[in-house]
Amino acid sequence: MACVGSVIDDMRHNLLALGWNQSFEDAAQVIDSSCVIGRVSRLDRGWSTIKMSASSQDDGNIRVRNIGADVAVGDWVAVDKDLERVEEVLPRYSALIRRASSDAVRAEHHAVAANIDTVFIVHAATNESNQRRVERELVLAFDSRATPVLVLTKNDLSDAPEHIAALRDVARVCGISCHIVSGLTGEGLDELARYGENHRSVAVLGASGVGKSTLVNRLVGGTSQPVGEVRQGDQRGRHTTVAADLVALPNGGWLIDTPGLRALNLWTSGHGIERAFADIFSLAEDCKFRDCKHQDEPSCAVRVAIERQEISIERLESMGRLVAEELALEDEQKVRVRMSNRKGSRKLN
Ligand SMILES: Nc1nc2c(ncn2[C@@H]2O[C@H](COP(=O)(O)OP(=O)(O)OP(=O)(O)O)[C@@H](O)[C@H]2O)c(=O)[nH]1
Ligand SMILES: [Mg+2]
Ligand SMILES: [Zn+2]
Repeated sequence: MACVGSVIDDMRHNLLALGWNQSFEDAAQVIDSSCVIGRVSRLDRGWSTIKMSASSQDDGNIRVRNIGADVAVGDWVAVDKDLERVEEVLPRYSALIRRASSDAVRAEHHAVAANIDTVFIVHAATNESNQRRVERELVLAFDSRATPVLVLTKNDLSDAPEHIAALRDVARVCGISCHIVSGLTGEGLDELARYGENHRSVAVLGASGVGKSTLVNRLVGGTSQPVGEVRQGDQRGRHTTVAADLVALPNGGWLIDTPGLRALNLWTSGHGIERAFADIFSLAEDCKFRDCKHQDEPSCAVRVAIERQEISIERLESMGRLVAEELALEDEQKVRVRMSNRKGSRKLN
């Protein structure tokens, strides 16, 4: 079992194999040395499953309470010496976070995955273009501080070259890689596995039924993740995966399979929108007005590009919706801070 302090040196190879790095090492210096360090592999109703070693399947895992601790799958945590509860969550270097409820006052965030290096944004190569969802996922992925990668799967079924070309374009304009793969035939999966080299971690994000768990099983070489049929009519999935799960790749990397989330609302946005809509932001530099809204202002470079069909009006509108969502969220957060300050000062009086 790994403890901080001197024993951590002996067990460091275990932790390194789980994705441990120098920043965690530094953070762990201030943790009570009787605590045990591990990585959260699964969460259910107040319980965390924690991996203590990469070599074990499930036998090296412990289950502890995480009441009151803000934990996500992929987090590094310190557990008390009796192995009962999460004492502390180590600072994350990245996290995929969405807004979990729309209630303005009690709005909650949900960390889908933490300490990840890459986010696979998975779409079926077969469907009608769902560029709006890709854009939203890209914003979340860029904001996570991990690197997004677009993965178009089910290519064995695909006869939709235009759909693939359109999604490739989305990847190109924001400078990310795009892989065309099949979870059924294994096409393209060697390249995907490389993202796990050097014990790096990858979160797998996408709508229900796109084939995330199928990819994970194939990459991992097993059947640990349940896979569900899609509905005949609209090809939608049945929400087969119900909780995020950290699983080991044969090359030493880590994959976090996630449930297909219906709603992917923004939580806090950094530069995600700018990165996901890099083409529009770059054009906007040539608009006459610095604060151009690209609506009916004169000499708007974005409108010119739309007229020339270089970008679609739908893409601009999609960006507008995300910007509005971000602004509304910022306003809400300001109100929340004011309310909690007021509560704080009332307590003092
Ligand atoms: N032909 C083909 N079928 C696939 C492929 N990948 C997944 N499927 C099928 O698509 C369906 C959904 O696959 P899942 O892997 O369960 O999808 P998921 O994204 O994990 O879905 P949720 O867990 O509900 O979010 C299953 O019937 C799979 O067999 C593929 O590459 N080719
Ligand atoms: Mg699944
Ligand atoms: Zn403009």
